Amino acid sequence: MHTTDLDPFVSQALGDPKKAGLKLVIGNKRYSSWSMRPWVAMTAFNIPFEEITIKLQQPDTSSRIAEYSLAGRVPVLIAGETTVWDSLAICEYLAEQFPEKNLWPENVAQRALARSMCAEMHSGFADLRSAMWMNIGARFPGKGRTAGAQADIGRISEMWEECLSVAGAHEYLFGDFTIVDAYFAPVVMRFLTYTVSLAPALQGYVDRVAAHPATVQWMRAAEAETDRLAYLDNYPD
Ligand SMILES: N[C@@H](CCC(=O)N[C@@H](CS)C(=O)NCC(=O)O)C(=O)O
Repeated sequence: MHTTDLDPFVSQALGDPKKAGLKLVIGNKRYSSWSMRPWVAMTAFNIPFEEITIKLQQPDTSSRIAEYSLAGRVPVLIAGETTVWDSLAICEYLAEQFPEKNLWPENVAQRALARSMCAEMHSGFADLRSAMWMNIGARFPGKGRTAGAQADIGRISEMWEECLSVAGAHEYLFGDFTIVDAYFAPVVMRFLTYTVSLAPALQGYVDRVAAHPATVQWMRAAEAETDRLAYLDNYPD
């Protein structure tokens, strides 16, 4: 049977979380939807880490990110000698390194579905992402409803509905909070910013994700940020 090797750096950390020394490099909390995903996952699962923030769209943004990853994007996870870039790779690495925390659903079929949903989020929904960008704290009610964004909202609603309608009334998409909920947290932020009206079951899910302590912590920090990117702060008519 194949077993996954634990990164020696992280296995040492498992014995003493204070030695963990994991570093997560992120962008502005207000705007960086990709950064939000692993940050919320790590916070929700009590995985200790140091946060390094690089402000986006600044003259030194690229050079600062390049200190950590040549991919030129945040988030980046630094675990000793190991660098993991890209939000999905980071979440997978964490799930492997902290198996006892069940970052993915325990059931194999549910895990496959959860992974598929994250992959679809990761590679898709371009219309939603461009017409309804994340801006926590801003309110753009009714804006951004292009045909493509509407279709994306429809597809996301369909996936959420399928998960939440499973017998036993799920609090989160697969019962307990998992990576997939962290993955959709930025969508939840968008639904609040753009006041997307949803069926009661889906609105309930939005409210629960927005009220999760890890999400609340990110939202409060995002709202406290004073740096603004003008092109993301005003929605043109
Ligand atoms: N697919 C990547 C996307 C990462 C991404 O696009 N990050 C943006 C911020 S949300 C970024 O680093 N932009 C660099 C820049 O603005 O210079 C992931 O999942 O991590």
